[in-house]
Amino acid sequence: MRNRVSAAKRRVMLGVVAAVGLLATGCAKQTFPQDALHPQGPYADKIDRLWRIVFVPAAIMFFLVMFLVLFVSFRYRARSDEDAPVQTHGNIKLELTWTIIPFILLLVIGVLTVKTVFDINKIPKGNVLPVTVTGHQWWWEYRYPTLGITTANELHIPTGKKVNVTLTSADVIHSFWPTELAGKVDAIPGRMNHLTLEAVKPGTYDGQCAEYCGLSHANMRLRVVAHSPSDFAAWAANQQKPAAIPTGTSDEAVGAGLFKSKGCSGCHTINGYSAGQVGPNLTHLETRKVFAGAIFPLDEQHLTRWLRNPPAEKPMMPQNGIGMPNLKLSDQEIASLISFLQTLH
Ligand code: HEC
Ligand SMILES: [Cu+2]
Repeated sequence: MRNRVSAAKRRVMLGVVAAVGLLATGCAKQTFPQDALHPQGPYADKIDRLWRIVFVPAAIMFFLVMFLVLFVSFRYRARSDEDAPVQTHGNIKLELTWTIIPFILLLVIGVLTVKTVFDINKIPKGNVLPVTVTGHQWWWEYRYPTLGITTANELHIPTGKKVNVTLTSADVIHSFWPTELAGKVDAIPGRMNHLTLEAVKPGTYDGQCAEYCGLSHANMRLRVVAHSPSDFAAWAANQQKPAAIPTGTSDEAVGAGLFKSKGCSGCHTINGYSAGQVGPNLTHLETRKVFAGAIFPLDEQHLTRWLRNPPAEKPMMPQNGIGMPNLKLSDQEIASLISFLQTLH
């Protein structure tokens, strides 16, 4: 008997701990970089507003139904075999009530949802910035057709301007989700999907591929960097310049030579120097703060480790032609390559 009581107590304690744990997640401060409940632009706002409106009746209904289920099961439970309830058939008033109230609720939610869906999917016209986003296993490519810029992993945009994103994929289905700026939209090979995003304040907004896409799906993050319009213009002007390739006998020049002789140039484009199409465009690599699907800070230490053995830093499948292979470079070669990469501003 004593044992059974303590087992029941333990179960209650477990329940209490689990409930407190769940409640404690509600105390989260707004310091998480990928908080979808912390909209930072008009498109994310529209989704957030709809969510808040739907959440209130949904929560009320949840607690009402749960309360009624528990109340009825305890209050009217069978106490003995003869204890049968009064048998009735039909109740016009009740049946009308539980048909009309949900009908009205669903109608309101439906109208607001459809309106929001149409609203955020409308292709913006006028003064917009078009960008084509291509998902790759496991990084993002960004092309600005009107500016002639190709870059990777960091999407730079001006504040206060609608960005008309065309989404597609080079391999499998990915999903582009800049959590604080827009909803998620699938990037599907052979299809062009649409997403509009806009940031109000300059800043860095992190996101994530939200569709399982293989081995390094969890390492396929993304970053949107919003600039004031004048900073964006300066960024774009710099991106449009071809790379200045070092010559002579300097370490940088040796690295530039290795970039071709070691085969980097077969996979990576450096405008004015190489035209590989497999990996990210490296023309202005040093203007990025993160690399490899926005998971590593772009500094000498991380680049060194990357060049020493990429699949050890980020799980990839170079044997199947996906990702960057280990090119078995010597420490000296890595150092020269990095001094070259560091000239790519
Ligand atoms: C077989 C193709 C291939 C070769 C050869 C190759 N790379 Fe890569 N590289 C890739 C791919 C693919 C990625 C993206 C991997 C990811 O993030 O998932 C990448 C990523 C990178 C990145 C990070 C770029 C960013 O913005 O994320 C750098 C830097 C880089 N490679 C440098 C080099 C150098 C230097 C060489 C030559 C020593 C080289 N690569 C050879 C395919 C290649
Ligand atoms: Cu993914």
